[in-house]
Order: sequence, then C-alpha cells, then structure tokens
Amino acid sequence: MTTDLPDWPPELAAAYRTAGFWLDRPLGEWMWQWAEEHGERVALVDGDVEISFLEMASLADGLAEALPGLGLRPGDRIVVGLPNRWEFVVLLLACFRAGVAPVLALPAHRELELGYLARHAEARMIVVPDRWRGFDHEALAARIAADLPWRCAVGVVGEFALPGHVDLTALLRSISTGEGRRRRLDALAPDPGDAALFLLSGGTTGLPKMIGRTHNDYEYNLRRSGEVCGFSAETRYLVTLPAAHNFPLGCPGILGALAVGGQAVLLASPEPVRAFQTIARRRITITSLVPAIARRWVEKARETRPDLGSLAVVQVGGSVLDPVLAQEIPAMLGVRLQQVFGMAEGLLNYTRLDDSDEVLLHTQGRPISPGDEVLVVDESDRPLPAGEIGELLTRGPYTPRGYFRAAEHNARAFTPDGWYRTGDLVRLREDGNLVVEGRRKDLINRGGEKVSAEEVETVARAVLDVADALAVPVPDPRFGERVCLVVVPRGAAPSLAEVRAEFTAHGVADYKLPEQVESLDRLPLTPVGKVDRKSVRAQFASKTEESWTPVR
Ligand code: OOB
Repeated sequence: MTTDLPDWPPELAAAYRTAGFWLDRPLGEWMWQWAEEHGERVALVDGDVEISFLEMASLADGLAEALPGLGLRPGDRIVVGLPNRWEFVVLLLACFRAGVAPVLALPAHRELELGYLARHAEARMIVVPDRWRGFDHEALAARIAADLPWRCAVGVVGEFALPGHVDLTALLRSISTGEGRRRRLDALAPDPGDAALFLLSGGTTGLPKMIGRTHNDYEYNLRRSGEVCGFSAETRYLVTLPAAHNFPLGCPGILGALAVGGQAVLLASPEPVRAFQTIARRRITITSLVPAIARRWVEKARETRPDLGSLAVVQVGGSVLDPVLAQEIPAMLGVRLQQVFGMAEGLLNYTRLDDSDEVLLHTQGRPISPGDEVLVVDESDRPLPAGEIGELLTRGPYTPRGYFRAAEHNARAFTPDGWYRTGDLVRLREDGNLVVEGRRKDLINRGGEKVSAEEVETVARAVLDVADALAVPVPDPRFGERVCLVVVPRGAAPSLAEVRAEFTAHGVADYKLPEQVESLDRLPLTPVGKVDRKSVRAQFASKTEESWTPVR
C-alpha cells in the first residue's frame, strides 16, 4: 500500500488473517467464484434487463480488459457519479478486476464536489450518465476534465456520447467472449491490500474525504454482513438508495447479495409506488432504507395496502429512527425491522433478526465482528463506565486507519493509536447494543445524506455578502433535519431563494442547499470565545412550520 493511505499495523493485519477476516483474494477473483457457483442464475435486474452471474463476470472482464486502452492503468483512480443501473455494478466489478479504484460520487454531485474529487483523486476518468433528471452530466464532466492539468477521460453511460468521450454503453454492447481474457486478467490481479474502491465520508470538514476500502476489508464487510442478515441464494435485494453509499452497496447490499448467489434489483429512486410494484413483481425479500424514506413508504402503504408479501426484512439506518416509526414499519409493511448504525469509515452495527422487540425498536444494534473494538469516551478521551453517554471510538478489520491524502485531518479524526473518532454520541448497553444519543460532529444529517456544516459555511462566505455564516441542523418533519443557514449580513439580509440560487451557481449539490435562512447581528460566543452552535441551533429549532415555508 502507498503512503497515500495509512495501513493497519502489521501485527493486527496478521491477526485479522489468522482469524479468517481477511482472505487475501481480490474482489475480482471473488466475482468469478460467484459466477462459477451461480452461473446462469440472475444476478442483476434493472427494469426489464436481467443479467446472469456469468454474463456479469464476462461483461466486467471485457470492460476491464478495455480499460488500459482508455488510458487507465492499475493503481489509477476514476470518479464515478452514476445513478442506480446495472452498468454501475459492472463498471465497479471491472475496476476490481483491473486494479483501478473507483471513487464513488453521487449523481447529485455537481461542479464543486466532482471537481474537487477529480483533482484530489488525480482521476484519470470521470464516469457519468449523459443526461439524467434533466441535468447534463456529460457537459459537467467534460468541463471538469478539461480543467485538470493531466489527461482525464469522460466516460458516458447512456443513449449516446459526444465525440471524444468514452461511450461505455456502446463499449459494453460490443464485448464478446475473449479467448484467454480471464487468465490474462488473473495474472494482473491487484494486491488484496490495495484500495478496491473509495467511499466518501459524510464528513465534517470542507469537502468529502475519500475512504479507501481494501479488497480484504470490503470483502469481509460484505461477507460478514451477509451472515448477520441471513443472506442466501434466495435473497432478492432491492436497492433504491444511491448505490454509491456503503449501506446499499456492501451492508450487505448489492455485493452482499451477489456474494451468496442472491439477486440485486436496481431502482433509481425510492419513490414508494414504483418500489412497491417492483417488490411484488420481482418477489423482493429485503431492502434497505433511511428513516425519511421509510416514513414515506409507511404512509403510502397505509393508503394503498400494497402486496408486499415476499418482503421479509427492511433494514433502516443512516440517521436516527424514531421509535414510533420503528413500530409502524413492521406493522404497515408486514416485515421484520433491522436497525443499522454504520458508517462509510467502517464499523457496522446491526440489530439481529431474532432480537427481542425491545432491542429492535430501541437500539441501533451491535458490531458484526469479534474483531471490532468499540470504546465510549468523554471529552478527554477517557473511557466511560458502561451505560454512560460519550463519543464512540472504533477500530477493526474493516475500519481503515485514515483517509486518503489527508494527513492533517487524519491527525484529528483518528487517535494516535488508530481509533477512529466517529463523532457520534452513544450509550453502550449491558447487552452489547449501542444506542445513538446524538453527535459531537458539525454536520447536518438530512434524511441520511450528510451535509458538512463547514462546507456550507465556506460556500456562504464565498458567495454571499455576509460577515459571517453558520450552518446548523434544525428539526425537519420530512428529513429529520434540514440545513439552516444563519448569516450576519453586511447589507440587506439575503432571501432563501437568493441563497439557493447563489449556491447552485457555485456548483453545490442540491441536497446541501440551505432550506431555511436566518440573520443575526452577530453570532453568539461560548465563554471560551468559540461560536456557540448549540444556542444558535436551539434558537431556530423551535420555529414552527407556519413561520417557515418548505422549499419542496
Ligand atoms: C451510513 O454511513 P455514512 O458514512 O453516510 O454516515 C455515518 C454516520 C454515523 O457516524 C452516524 O452519525 C450516522 O451516519 N448514522 C446513524 C445511524 N446510521 C448512521 N445515526 C443514527 N442512527 C443510525 N442507525 O449512514 C451508513 C453506512 C452503512 C450502513 C448504514 C448506514
């Protein structure tokens, strides 16, 4: 591994191997093992498209072999901003085969995020849809690529690609069985300790941090998750959350389903009517949701009483699940609830399917691996007695020791002995289950999408005529929290519409746009002279919905 990415200490790495956590095979090799075991069975479903395990592996190999011709070499990184479609999965597998690491951006990302990621990752390609939901992603990627001081290709999945861009759809269509291809790719297999992919942190700092997940650690992540969730060849997993997120990708998600011969069914949106139809048509057995979406599903189910007979489990995670909603999910959807408290940085906690209702409704579960270490500490990093609320620190076989090229940030986000500071305030119960009680980090958790307060504040200072700006979470009936921007204006206070227009013009993703704007003459300070976020939050949290107009 390079110095770009801090590694686990060698003694621990050895212990993880002895314990059978790390199996030292790259994910591309696993893909072929899955294909051999499950051959003609359907692996991927996207609308009317059905792709078998063997077809999936052949397509991935064909694409993997074409990558060098597109300027991509082993060790290179590409930025991927695709919606949920089968090409996303095949591209990911092709990257695993070729030792090219995809950085998993969201289709919601715009100039600011994609541009930053392409630069920080030194990306050699940016892969996007041509147009999607009325937005020209291809033009955006082309602008970003043209601005980079190195050659960066634009890869396009869609109807057609402009000249000079790589038409991945056409390329995938043209792939034929290649004599000896599998052997040739096997010979070039990446080191299982290398980054297989980069997930993005729901970060607290200016721009998203890149989390390198190795072949070894991510394979364990999805294998162990699959065991805990009872995944099997009978599993039909529906993904409606953005597949670039750890939760739907590998917890156990798409890859966890494929790893045991199950099926991954892709939908580009969690909109309940389509989702319910897909569940019935494809006999879906399990899906994962964030609480905000679960609420929409429960409401729609109450109204329409859909046939969800095949659906056995709904996993809910990403943000706090209200106990009342937790009760409604099994009642209205006819499923078993599983709470998931995870993070792209690693540690995964799940309630178990046979846990008591009390555990299912009131805890966020427990770690999946005997190798997971969790510690609850006070503000001076001193371990707290069981049952007390403090910050959760963690280490383990699928929790990397630092972000990519972020030495300074790593020094703050990790303790000297390698514990990741989650920024979450939790309580560890006697039965080993964790309860999320709050957080210490400055972010807004908008229906599971994390928005860094610092990022919003930096943009506000850059684009608005303000002396100061603060972004705080305030309660929101739809998303749990929404971004409230508090400004100290220099002249006239900006309106919400103006703020949103300026942010959009600056290339900020839609989900980060403030949904409430407030002004103050000055920001209140704590006794030690730091901005008092808590009091600002409290001041605007109590606003009722009548005094504030929802944006959409
Ligand atoms: C998942 O991953 P990220 O990286 O988007 O966000 C992680 C953060 C956690 O540190 C915590 O603050 C929050 O999201 N969170 C929860 C939660 N699950 C995540 N807060 C309260 N209750 C929960 N159940 O969000 C993620 C990754 C893998 C699986 C599931 C979620």
